[in-house]
Amino acid sequence: MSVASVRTQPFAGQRPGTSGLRKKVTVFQQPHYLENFVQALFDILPEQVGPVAGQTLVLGGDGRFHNRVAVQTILRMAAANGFGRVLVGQGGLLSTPAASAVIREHGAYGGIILSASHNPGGPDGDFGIKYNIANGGPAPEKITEAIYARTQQIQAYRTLPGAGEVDLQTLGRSELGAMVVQVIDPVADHAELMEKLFDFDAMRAWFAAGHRMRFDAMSAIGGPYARAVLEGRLGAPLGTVVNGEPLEDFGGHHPDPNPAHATELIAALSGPDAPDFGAASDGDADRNMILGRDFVVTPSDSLAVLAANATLVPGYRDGLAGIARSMPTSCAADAVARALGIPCYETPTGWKFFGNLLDAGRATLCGEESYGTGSNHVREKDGLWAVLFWLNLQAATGQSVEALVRAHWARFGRHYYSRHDWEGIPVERADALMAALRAKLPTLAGTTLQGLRLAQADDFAYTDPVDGSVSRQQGVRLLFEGGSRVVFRLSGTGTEGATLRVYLERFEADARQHDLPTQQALAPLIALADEVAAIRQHSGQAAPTVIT
Ligand code: VG1
Ligand code: CO
Repeated sequence: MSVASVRTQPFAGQRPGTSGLRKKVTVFQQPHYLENFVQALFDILPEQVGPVAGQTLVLGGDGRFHNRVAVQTILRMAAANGFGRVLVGQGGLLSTPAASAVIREHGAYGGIILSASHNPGGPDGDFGIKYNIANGGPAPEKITEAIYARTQQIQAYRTLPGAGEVDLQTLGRSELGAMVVQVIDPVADHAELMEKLFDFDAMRAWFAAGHRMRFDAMSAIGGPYARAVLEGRLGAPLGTVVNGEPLEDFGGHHPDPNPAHATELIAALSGPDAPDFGAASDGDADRNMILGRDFVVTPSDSLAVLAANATLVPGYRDGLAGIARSMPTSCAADAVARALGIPCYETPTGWKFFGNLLDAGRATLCGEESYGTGSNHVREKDGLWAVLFWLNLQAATGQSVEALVRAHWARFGRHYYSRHDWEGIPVERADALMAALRAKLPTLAGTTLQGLRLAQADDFAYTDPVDGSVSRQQGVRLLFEGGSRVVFRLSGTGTEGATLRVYLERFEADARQHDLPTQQALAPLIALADEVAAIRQHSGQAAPTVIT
């Protein structure tokens, strides 16, 4: 089988965003589009990381439309570029946290994950690709920028034109040119890792005692993982996992576990006959949503509760080295870190910024307000991990989700939190809004807005404490006296127009004030956000499209 060099021309706009390159499926279906990006990656790796010849690559995706075609294309290119072996999940599937676990477990050189995560799928939906490095985590900006620069100069890519399709259904080994293709069980490594971290006996006993749970896999890749662990290893009744069959179009839904898109789950957790515990994961199974009966946990609170109770879980019995949260995530975790006497790091949005802190042993738990939670067990956020953590806490304490959260608020105070998304704003208008806001910053500090005194107004910049790399313009922050915050940033994962995210947070120490409806508790901040940024005027929209 001979290697061919195929002539091509650069495509504009192949710059990875918050989490890889995401575009419409129809964009990825253009001849050479995927190939250009993959060859750009393979071209820069020797210089950025080290020679690829003979190395092991991990490959898999969330099963969305175009996954299977893309896996075959990438296999031929990996062989033509000299990789020694590719570990590919059966059927071309791997959840994002499982891919991270496989890279680490097998000491691979790196991995390619095909996913657009929570974005809708299907022929008219979105597709995505991202590269993870040897620690199992998303490539840092230095690498993603190098890939992008290379896509702008690419002239040819390497492939094996005569090669047929590799059988991805049968577990085991085959050859593609000089490269070995090893089809692996996509679930096994990850499930083993979960058994090492959590008290499976206690969780089995919790189910055996008659407690009930509902896990909504949202017709995405989380289903097989949740079924294997919850219904398989933990003895939860069959049917505990719903929407557990991964579909190429996620049944036409947004596989995004939040109050806007998981309405069916929220309804199922309501009323006296509801299960004790509800959970959901997203398109690539790295996000999680946690619910008790008639009770929804915010992701920021979830991180804080897990951190405060971590020593109840076997994998974290010895305590935490530190906590890390993305900047827009609420300061609930900071309060826990202070009480534990450990550091709390504040990073830009996106899991790639946690990698160095985890590798250096500075942080043990990490979280983002966007329903992402994880730890040093892998280098991605991990939906099922978070769900098992909550299950382990309920089994260990005998307390409900609601009781655990209320006790947490009583001890640390409550951080009311909400995110307002304004989707589908024309890009130029969203850019103008952010530019106007940034221009205003110097005049804002010290002023009073809606009765709140602004202590600091800035544009968040992050210096990585491990490698010193600097990331600027990561979001405009308004920090008020008393701990309230409003943050503005543009999404880096969308594929159509721009999405403005407005993050709203208010701290309330007084336990008698812990029962307000969230939007009411945040009303002054919601009003001042629009006043300061002129959102309605710039966007031409009357209200946010999604409130979480
Ligand atoms: C969003 C979230 C961010 C998350 C990213 C990838 O990014 O806000 O917290 O890390 O998605 O998550 P943005 O740039 O759109 O705000 V996943 O599960 O979609 O890979
Ligand atoms: Co995801």
